[in-house]
Amino acid sequence: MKTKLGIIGVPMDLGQLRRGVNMGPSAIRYAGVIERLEKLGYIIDDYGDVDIPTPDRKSNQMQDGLRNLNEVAEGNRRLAEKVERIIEGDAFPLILGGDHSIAIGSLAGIARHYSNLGVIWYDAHGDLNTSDTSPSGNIHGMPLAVSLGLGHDDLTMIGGYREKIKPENIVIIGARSLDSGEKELIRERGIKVFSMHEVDRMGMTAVIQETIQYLKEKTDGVHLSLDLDGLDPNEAPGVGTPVVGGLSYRESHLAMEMLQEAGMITSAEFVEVNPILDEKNKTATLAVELMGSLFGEKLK
Ligand code: B3U
Ligand code: MN
Ligand code: MN
Repeated sequence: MKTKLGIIGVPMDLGQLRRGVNMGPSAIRYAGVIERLEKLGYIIDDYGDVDIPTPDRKSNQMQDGLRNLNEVAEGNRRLAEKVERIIEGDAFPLILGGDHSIAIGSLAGIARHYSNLGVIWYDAHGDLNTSDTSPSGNIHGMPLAVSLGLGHDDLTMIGGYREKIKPENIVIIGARSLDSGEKELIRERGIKVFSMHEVDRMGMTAVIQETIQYLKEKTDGVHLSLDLDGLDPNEAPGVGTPVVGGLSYRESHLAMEMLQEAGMITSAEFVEVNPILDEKNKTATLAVELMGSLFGEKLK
């Protein structure tokens, strides 16, 4: 892992309907992310927060079946540019959300620097909807589809190229709420999914071992996109769309530690922390603890 980390906050809440997730970056900073990672010996460059446009007409407006399309697209364009600057400065991009729609900009900025970027999507959801399959029109349920090149051009063409990732380079972990269109896409494209069923049957150790094996040979970098709602709502109450029966605190730390040992993660984002829905900053604190494990706390 690189010794220089470029941290960037993305106060985005326009990809869904629960206000407050725009305060996620502040809550994660308040929980001590910079101090914690500095203690591990990393040099931190804090890029501050991306400026997210405010919808100027009636808020939450649908555009082509997509809620707040223009603002989400513009915010992600700005994020992609900043992420590129972090990578060009030879630092590891660590992105703090914000709702999961920000993965569109993260991946747009990151993927051009790799010929075969892998993605680990740690989430209760697949985030594989398009406006045709989405039950909500919420763009935070679409970033993985967008990054495959599916959906509205204003989203898929951010960064100036369409396909950021290949379906065979994706691993979804923790899924337990998939819409029918998403299941179809997973089948059609052969996307690797370790749902809660597999986690329960195999155990997290085997899930991560298989994930590493699956991605190691064919990728030249791996982005970890961790949605806090992948964890059980008892551990992570401060999220907009909690789903019962999630990954445990211990499973999640184990996953982060094994990924650290494998040395394969080249960028990461932690998203969907909503301090308004949280209990005493528990979810933001959890996010920072998981970052501690991902960045090698066990060893230092
Ligand atoms: N799949 C549903 C719900 C959802 C997706 N991501 C979150 N919730 N966080 C949708 O609206 O696309
Ligand atoms: Mn998500
Ligand atoms: Mn989710």
